[in-house]
Amino acid sequence: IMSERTFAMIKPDGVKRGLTAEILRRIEHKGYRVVGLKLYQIPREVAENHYGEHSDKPFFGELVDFITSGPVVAIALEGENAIAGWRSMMGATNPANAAPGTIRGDFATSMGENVSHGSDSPESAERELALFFSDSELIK
Ligand code: DAT
Ligand code: MG
Repeated sequence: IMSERTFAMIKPDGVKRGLTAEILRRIEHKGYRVVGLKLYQIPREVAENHYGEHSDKPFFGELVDFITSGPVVAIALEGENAIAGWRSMMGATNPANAAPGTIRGDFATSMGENVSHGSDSPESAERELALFFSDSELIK
């Protein structure tokens, strides 16, 4: 079983609502190692790059506006199966479909403001970690 790294983020709604400690608590209790952590006001170009796969969607503008609307908490996580495991802790993208016990299921009601982000594949994880963190900001 291989340890892997993923990019997690507490979105501006989660930070504004004071959910940072609760979400970090869940991550630590689960047992993932936090290998990078910072409060970060995402520049617009970085947000457009991060969500590049959605650039042709009708909600792209709103998505970029929202994710740059206030600071986020950017988190690099490490652990066995961390990519899928963190997605599973977050729950479904649409909070209406997210199970109780998941972060979105417990704390979100709207698709646009769904509290957290997680990379969806090893390729996305590598790309997103490099976009949000420099090498020196990540624990070896
Ligand atoms: P996820 O964040 O679960 O990886 P995604 O990559 O499909 O989901 O979409 C990125 C974000 O964009 C998602 O967290 C919320 C927003 N979003 C997705 N689909 C949307 C839609 N149909 N309307 C409004 N916002 C949407
Ligand atoms: Mg996604």
